[in-house]
Amino acid sequence: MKKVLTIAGSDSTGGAGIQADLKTFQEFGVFGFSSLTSIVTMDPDDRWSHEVTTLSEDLLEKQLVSAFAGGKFDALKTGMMGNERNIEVASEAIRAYRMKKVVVDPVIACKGTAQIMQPKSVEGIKRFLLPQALVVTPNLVEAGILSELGDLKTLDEMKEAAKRIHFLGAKHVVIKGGHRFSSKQAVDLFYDGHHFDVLRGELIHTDFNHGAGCTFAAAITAALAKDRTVFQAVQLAKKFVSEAIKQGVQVNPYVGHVWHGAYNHAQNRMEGDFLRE
Ligand code: PXL
Repeated sequence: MKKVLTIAGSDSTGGAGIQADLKTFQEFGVFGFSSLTSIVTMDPDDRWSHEVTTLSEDLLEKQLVSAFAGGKFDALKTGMMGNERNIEVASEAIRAYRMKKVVVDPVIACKGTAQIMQPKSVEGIKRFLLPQALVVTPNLVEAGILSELGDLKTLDEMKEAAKRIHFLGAKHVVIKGGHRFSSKQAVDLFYDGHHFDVLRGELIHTDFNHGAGCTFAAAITAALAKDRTVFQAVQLAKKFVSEAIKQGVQVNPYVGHVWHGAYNHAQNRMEGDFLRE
């Protein structure tokens, strides 16, 4: 059994964060571990505004000690980190256990919220996590911030951003252009330091896609744990998340989530057993 770890925040509504990661790991048939950095809560009485409560670095460290008690993981991902101290603690564990298959989802801004992390966390991601990343998966906004290029409006600007992020140490860069880049296709850019691949996918018109970014990075992590190449892992993750977006579900009046089980029709699991009862 392959073992994978997510170091990320909690989304109480079950769409993004550690919940998305663990659900996705299960779908890929890998054994998921988690270490929480922060807890995100949303206020239904205040336009679903997000609040991030960051956990102490001591608590993160203790969780990492627990998680790593059985030795290293086949792959690991980082998501929302909360602050720079948590980033350093995570980075230290990655170094100490010589983790190579590391996927960094540089969660800087969440959809529907203002900038959720401090600029200091951006520096932490650049300094500590990007040099350890086998793959980094920024969206367009995050790629603009990490590359210091600001608004990315053309494919050439995306390519320049990917080069700069690669220069910061990430071995493979996947910039998720998604719907923000083209109104006709979902356009992502893959860069391995030598070649660019433009990954074009069907554009899915939906508002129920909360958790798509976390699910995508978790899927890459699980596929890497199962010894797929980085490019294979990215391609499979794209198929997996696009099914999850297509079958998105509205969970309350404010938000709709990707359905992490869509690719495997997980909603039908156990049905046969119920009939046999
Ligand atoms: O989608 C970014 C994200 C990541 N992690 C957690 C979140 C969110 C967005 O809400 O809550 C825990």
